[in-house]
Amino acid sequence: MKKSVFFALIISFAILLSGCGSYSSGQNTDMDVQDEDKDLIVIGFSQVGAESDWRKANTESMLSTFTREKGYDLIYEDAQQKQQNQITAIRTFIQREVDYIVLAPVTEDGWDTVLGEAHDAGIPVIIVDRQVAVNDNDLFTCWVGSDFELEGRKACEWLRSYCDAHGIEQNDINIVDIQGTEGSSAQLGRTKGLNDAVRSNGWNLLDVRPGEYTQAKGREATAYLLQLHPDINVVYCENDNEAFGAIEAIEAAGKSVGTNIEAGQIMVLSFDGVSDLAVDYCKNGSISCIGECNPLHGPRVERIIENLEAGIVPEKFEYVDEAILSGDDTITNISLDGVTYSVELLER
Ligand code: GYE
Repeated sequence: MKKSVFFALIISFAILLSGCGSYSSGQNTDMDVQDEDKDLIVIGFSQVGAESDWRKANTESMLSTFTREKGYDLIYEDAQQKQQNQITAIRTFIQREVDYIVLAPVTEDGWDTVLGEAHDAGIPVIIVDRQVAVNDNDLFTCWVGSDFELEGRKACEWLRSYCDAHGIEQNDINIVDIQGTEGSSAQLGRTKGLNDAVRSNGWNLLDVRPGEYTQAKGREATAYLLQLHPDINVVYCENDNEAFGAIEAIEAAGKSVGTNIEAGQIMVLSFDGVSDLAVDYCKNGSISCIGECNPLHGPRVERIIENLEAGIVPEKFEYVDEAILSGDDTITNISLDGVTYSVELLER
């Protein structure tokens, strides 16, 4: 075969692999290495997709943790936001008799059957990030991730406190919610946090639109809402990528973003705080407050697997501690249910 054709084939194969979002840290053709492979712990990881900076950081954390050098063969499958792809991936993992299945589920519902199959096959399933709502929690070994409702409540409490401190009437708050992937724990929790705060503070929730955790949808949804409701003064984005899109839409509509809503600015609130851009926007006030969401679950899942290997039963639900970030120093801490959280000031 001509060299150029050969390389073209290799490149197309690599593109094909990345397109399918499939990857294995233990792929080998060499016989000796295959012998070595027998000692590797085989993990099938079904990831939601690559919709946001948070998700990319989460994937990177998993891939860099579960390496061959550390004794793992990680089979990574990107489901491209489709639950059916995740179900297929899990069935493939079961057929391949992996040692562990790690699932970052796109939505909470719809897992009973396939997790029942993994359970019957005796393969431990570790749920990471979002949760699953199954009839029997014995269908999975444990879960590790964030308290999304608390993240939402914290961001709203920051807004309430900010308004109080600046003499802004709570019932002058005209807020819209750009939601994340419908039915995902992150969406359900952050939306609930907002809805409860709307009720207890007397804010006006003008509208709700899906943003699917992407910049493009965040921009589209915000542009649409600004036309419909010219009096919006707060946009609650359920992640930073949506916020990037919202900021573009606000500026394209000839308005400016910032905390000074009395002067006509539109305040943007969001979640994650993972990318440099989000941190910069928070520092310069384009995003007023970010509820941090930590994506670095690789080492956490590794610790769980190490424990399981040693016969130690992990905690069923493990919540990660998270901060609240702002570039504005008005509010230094907030209190919820008698617990005080300090606001991390991002200095310019
Ligand atoms: O906030 C968002 C992502 O489930 C915590 O999903 C995750 C969320 C995260 O795409 O950016």
